[in-house]
Amino acid sequence: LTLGGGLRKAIENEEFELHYQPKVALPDENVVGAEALIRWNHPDLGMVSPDKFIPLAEESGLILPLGEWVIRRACRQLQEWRELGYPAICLSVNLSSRQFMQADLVDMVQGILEETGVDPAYLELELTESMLMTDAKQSIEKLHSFRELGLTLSIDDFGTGYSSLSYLKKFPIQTLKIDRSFIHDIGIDGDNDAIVKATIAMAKSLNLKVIAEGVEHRSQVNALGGYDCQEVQGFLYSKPLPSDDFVQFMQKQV
Ligand code: G
Ligand code: G
Ligand code: MN
Ligand code: NA
Repeated sequence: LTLGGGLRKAIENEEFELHYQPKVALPDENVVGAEALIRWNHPDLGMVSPDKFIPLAEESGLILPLGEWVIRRACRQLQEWRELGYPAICLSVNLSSRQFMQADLVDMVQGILEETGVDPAYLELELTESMLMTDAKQSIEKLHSFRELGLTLSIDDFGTGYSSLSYLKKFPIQTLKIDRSFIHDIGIDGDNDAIVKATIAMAKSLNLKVIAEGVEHRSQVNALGGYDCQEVQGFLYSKPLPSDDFVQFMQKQV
């Protein structure tokens, strides 16, 4: 059984779903957002992780229709929550590098926003440093187009790539998401603490919001709160949840 061969049919058969992992603000820990993460509900294999099929989708080019599905699904979900009267939260989606290079990406996103009626301020794109640095000049233009649409832009896995500080200033982004590898040993490894603390301070001075991902322990939250980190996300609060469970999670909070 090859996963790749089934991908095209899986898109047609709507075998994918989005799960939602809460993002909470410090120090109150109220839910202020969520990251949408794709899952493949495979008829024979059950839930397949994106680590297994996103690379295949990238190779085959199917990431383009799949990525479009993700954005449309996320926007419809935002509208659904709105119609149900839930407090507005920001929803982020991950882009892949091939998708980011797609020539008509901005038009496609604009079309979905118009079709779904979503307030663009509540849609965030998570981009990686390597994605942005491949063609930094073109990235800056693309990011400006997204900003004109009203979207929020975030650098994911921050600290693992090689974006220079000068570029960080040139990219019109709003959020830095500190990679979970730095969060893991926080409070244990002094060097890591120094890096996280410096990253948060730098983000502040650039007027960027900081979120830490991969938070699993209370001690990590305490350390991050002490460094003035604004938001956290991780298994300590919740794993990524199907939409019904996510709504329950939000309602438990209030
Ligand atoms: O949710 P999980 O930890 O299994 O995700 C594994 C990887 O797959 C992560 O790097 C995540 O960013 C990526 N991923 C999850 N959903 C999407 C998606 O919709 N599009 C892209 N391009 N990557 C995704
Ligand atoms: O690459 P990206 O940051 O988009 O990856 C998101 C992935 O991280 C999701 O697939 C999710 O399952 C995983 N994840 C979320 N919270 C935690 C956590 O607290 N610990 C670990 N190890 N992984 C997490
Ligand atoms: Mn992400
Ligand atoms: Na990440």
